[in-house]
Amino acid sequence: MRIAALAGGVGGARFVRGLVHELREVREDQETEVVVIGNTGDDITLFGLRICPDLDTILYTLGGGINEAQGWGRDQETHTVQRELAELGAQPQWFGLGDADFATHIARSQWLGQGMSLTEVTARLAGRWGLPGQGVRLLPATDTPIETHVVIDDDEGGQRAVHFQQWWVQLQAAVPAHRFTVAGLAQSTPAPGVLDTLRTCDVVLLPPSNPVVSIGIILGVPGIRDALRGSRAPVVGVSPIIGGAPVRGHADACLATLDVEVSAAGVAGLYADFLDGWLVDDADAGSVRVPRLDVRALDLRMRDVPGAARIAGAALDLATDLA
Ligand code: GDP
Ligand code: FO1
Ligand code: CA
Repeated sequence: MRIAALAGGVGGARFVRGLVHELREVREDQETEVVVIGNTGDDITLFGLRICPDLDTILYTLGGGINEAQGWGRDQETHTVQRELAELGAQPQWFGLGDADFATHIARSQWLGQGMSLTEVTARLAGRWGLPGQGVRLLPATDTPIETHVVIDDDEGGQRAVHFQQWWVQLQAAVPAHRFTVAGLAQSTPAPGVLDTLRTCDVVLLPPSNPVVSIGIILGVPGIRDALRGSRAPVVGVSPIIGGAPVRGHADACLATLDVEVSAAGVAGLYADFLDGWLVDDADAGSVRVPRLDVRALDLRMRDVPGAARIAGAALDLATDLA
């Protein structure tokens, strides 16, 4: 069996780690392959280095090297390089990069510079973090460089676009976003293996990732949304919104930009053209009533790995019932 999962950073990574635990430890299934299709809209070039936050969060989380409290970045991290960059006056200083994390970006940038594709680079990094041994393949949604930008007000009564990371990290998403634009998206093509996986897999899972700037970007790569619409596999999603609020991060601000209600129902509406099953939190039981959408309620908080595994197991059970 083959499972495809579309994933952003922290929510996606924790869900996939739970899914792997559910398959290997709980169900004692060593055969099923998990193909993770990751968001690259968050990617940014800083200090000449290509940084892929969502892919790295998945690598570090599955590989046991994540800063668990923070959700992103490396555990036991030091910041010597960052301090020296600050002494040099190098910009920007609002994006926190640790020394071990820097090594990932240095290696990635070198390999990209040598002509490797992001897919090839990601496979090499995945080897470092033991993903193949867990039966997990991590594919960037696209090898085409894309970057999510956010249109906000400027000081002269006009508007300007800033990189998504600047809006999210430096501005804390506190400045209203008029719209998101994704540089390169219209010309991008799905990375090798992405469409084939979506067309031939047995189950498609949507982890509780940000529906706008994580999963929404993946769906915007030409061909991916159509592949999901045409997929013979059941598509089952997990709501990132519980009781009308995100569990972490600023998905509420992102949904407001799209004029979409901040609710499990609002997010389901964004996936309406291909979604078959939807898991909502107990707090939202009964709140999503859509014809031909199978909705189940359970505790959706991923407090630890077994907790995330329980949610992944419920998603697999629902997919089995829908198949
Ligand atoms: P990011 O790229 O690091 O922002 O991570 P993702 O896009 O993969 O996931 C972010 C979303 O995960 C946020 O909208 C959160 O509401 C959601 N999320 C985080 N933890 C949990 C959890 O324990 N349960 C659920 N249901 N959603 C969660
Ligand atoms: N998130 C922050 O809130 N502040 C940071 O300084 C920061 C640095 C950072 C460095 C590497 C990395 O892989 C992720 C990092 N993140 C940081 C998280 C990340 O940029 C965002 O949470 C997501 O991209 C938003 O979806
Ligand atoms: Ca992200």
